[in-house]
Amino acid sequence: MLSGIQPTSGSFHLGNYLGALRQWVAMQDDHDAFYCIVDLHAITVEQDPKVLRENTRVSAAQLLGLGIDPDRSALFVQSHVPEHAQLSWVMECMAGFGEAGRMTQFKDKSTRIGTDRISVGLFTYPILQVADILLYQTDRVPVGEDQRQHLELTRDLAQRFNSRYGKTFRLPEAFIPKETAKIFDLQEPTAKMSKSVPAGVIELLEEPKRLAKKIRSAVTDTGREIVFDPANKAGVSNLLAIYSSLTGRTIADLEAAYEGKGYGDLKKDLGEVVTEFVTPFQAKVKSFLDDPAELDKVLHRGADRAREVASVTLARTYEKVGFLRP
Ligand code: AQP
Repeated sequence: MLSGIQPTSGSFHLGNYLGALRQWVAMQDDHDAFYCIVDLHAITVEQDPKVLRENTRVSAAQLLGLGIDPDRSALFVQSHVPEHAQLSWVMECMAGFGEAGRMTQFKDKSTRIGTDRISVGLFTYPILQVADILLYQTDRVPVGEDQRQHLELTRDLAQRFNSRYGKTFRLPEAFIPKETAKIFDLQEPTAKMSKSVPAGVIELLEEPKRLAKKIRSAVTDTGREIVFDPANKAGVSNLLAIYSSLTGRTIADLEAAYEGKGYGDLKKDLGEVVTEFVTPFQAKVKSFLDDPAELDKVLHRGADRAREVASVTLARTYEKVGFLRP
């Protein structure tokens, strides 16, 4: 199993956690897991080197704080494993230009950033992701719904390569949790929660009081009933989904518990649930960040383990395409 996350913001958000990271933690028990902080992906948009370095360590500390165990999983930084960029080039040569242009995440982001400021790297981003996955002969990729199309591209390119050069890559499957595949923005509950829209995002490292305030001012509808109805009550349904997944209580149980109560009650209680979740997490992150040398050691160990597998796949791929042995 492999999955990755960008170190582009100082804090992961609840969408990252419920859509993907929670599965990372759970799946390391019975999978051979590779978890990658994808710093190569992070430079597809403008960034500050000092901030990137800092955020990469903060990302590692957060993953450890959430429960990734470096003794069971390979936790590493993408740029420490050069095979990612090397395989990416080969896969770029397998991908059609039109095919890459159909990626909706690229279309959304390029519209947001503006066509004159987007990089070629942002366009080829999904193909680097293809390489990330194929290098580890991955069966399963735990991700949120927004990554489904990139996973389909991965399967298509792997299949194309295998049929042109002979079986080389395993075909991976997306592992997308049903209830939390897409967590929505608190201010705009029909759009996915994303770090690009700070007003409606629950950042795991944000001060709990501010988080509770954000939840209190989440957009809801003018009705009163607390029921799960995403088509007509997007805001309330999103709050219920978050509440349910953080506490393990079913949606039906929550609907029954809040019958006759108001949106304010739900928001206040959810604020407490989120506070209970982030407070111990933030303390753990702080303790990991207090020892950057140890953090770096963990990441270097993870990269060594990742390279053992990645180098074998890359060598086989180079051989298949006809490169001479170095
Ligand atoms: N809102 C979400 N609901 C469920 N899952 C989500 N993921 C992201 N947003 C949601 C999942 O988190 C993992 C890491 O994604 P990423 O590396 O793209 O992280 P990000 O860039 O921080 O995500 P954003 O906030 O969505 O960034 P932008 O706005 O740049 O696209 C992935 O598995 C993803 O599915």
